[in-house]
Amino acid sequence: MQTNLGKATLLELGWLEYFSSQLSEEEQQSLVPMRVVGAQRTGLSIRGVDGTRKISLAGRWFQEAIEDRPTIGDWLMLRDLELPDPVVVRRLQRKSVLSRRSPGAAHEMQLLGANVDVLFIVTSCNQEFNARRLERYVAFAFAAGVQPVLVLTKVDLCNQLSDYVEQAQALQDGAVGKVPVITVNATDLSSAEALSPWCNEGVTVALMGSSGVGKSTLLNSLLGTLVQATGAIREEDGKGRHTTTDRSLHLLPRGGLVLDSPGIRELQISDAEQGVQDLFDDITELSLRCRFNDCQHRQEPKCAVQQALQEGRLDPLRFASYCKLQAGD
Ligand SMILES: Nc1nc2c(ncn2[C@@H]2O[C@H](COP(=O)(O)OP(=O)(O)OP(=O)(O)O)[C@@H](O)[C@H]2O)c(=O)[nH]1
Ligand SMILES: [Mg+2]
Ligand SMILES: [Zn+2]
Repeated sequence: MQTNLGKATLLELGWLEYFSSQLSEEEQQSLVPMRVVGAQRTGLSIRGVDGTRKISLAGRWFQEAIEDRPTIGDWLMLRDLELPDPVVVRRLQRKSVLSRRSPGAAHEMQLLGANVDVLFIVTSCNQEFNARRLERYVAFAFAAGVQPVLVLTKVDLCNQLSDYVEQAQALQDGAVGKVPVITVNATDLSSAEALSPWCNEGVTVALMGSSGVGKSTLLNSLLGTLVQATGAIREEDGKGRHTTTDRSLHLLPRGGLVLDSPGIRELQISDAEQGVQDLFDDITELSLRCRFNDCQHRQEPKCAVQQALQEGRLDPLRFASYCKLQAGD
């Protein structure tokens, strides 16, 4: 589904010097850049300055590793646009990529989005909220070099808002700088305005989180039109029904692009390992001063982390979170 079939400039679609610098002069003359704005099993929707069209990918792309195939948010260089299936000559190198190991037995790579600048980690102020999971998402964003923003929805249905906000804010006590925490009623257009500081021309924001937290609802509010279908959550356990099934990238009328995705059931810890290092860089830094390189910071002698705990320089709760994340539970 596409919100706006009209024209847009390359800059509005997220084009950067970073992409044009990958092209030879000849390529700049002969090829046309288009961005992947929809990914379905049968093909891709791509958008360029003249609008959006669907293409199916030539077989050769399927010989490539999954992570090298075009995914939502990618920039492609095409020729023969007059043909029903124009040729995708190149996929440009990505500025960032969100990917994970799929939770199934195969554990194959799954791409969640390319060239994303900001990750809206969406969670609801109800039984869905889970601070450990949010921590993992924050680490995941840092690992991908994407700026995380915590978006707490359903504030209109919640009467202990401060509990949730405090827990979300506690995640940002690391030395990595602040992770903004925004509270919204996603169904309310003026409330969704709180997200506008991140929705600037050419900036790509991805919405991620469990099913039913209001990702598509937020997108609709930002667009000002009901483009994406949304679905009520189940009465019994508050879980969503996986209403959104495809990834889609939408250009906002005010500028900025938003990527809506199906709800994520679980995020594997391996996706977030480097991010954990960033999120807990105070602990990582301390551990450089442990006597043993592989110190687990439990009972080893000359452990700088244990010493910091004893001297009150490190919050025990923070250390407990770190241990939990390391253990991957
Ligand atoms: N009252 C209220 N309802 C909300 C809010 N956000 C979402 N909802 C409702 O929650 C339900 C689920 O919203 P969706 O936008 O479909 O959730 P989603 O995250 O896109 O879910 P999936 O597509 O399944 O991943 C819908 O009935 C929304 O109307 C909110 O802030 N306040
Ligand atoms: Mg949805
Ligand atoms: Zn140690």
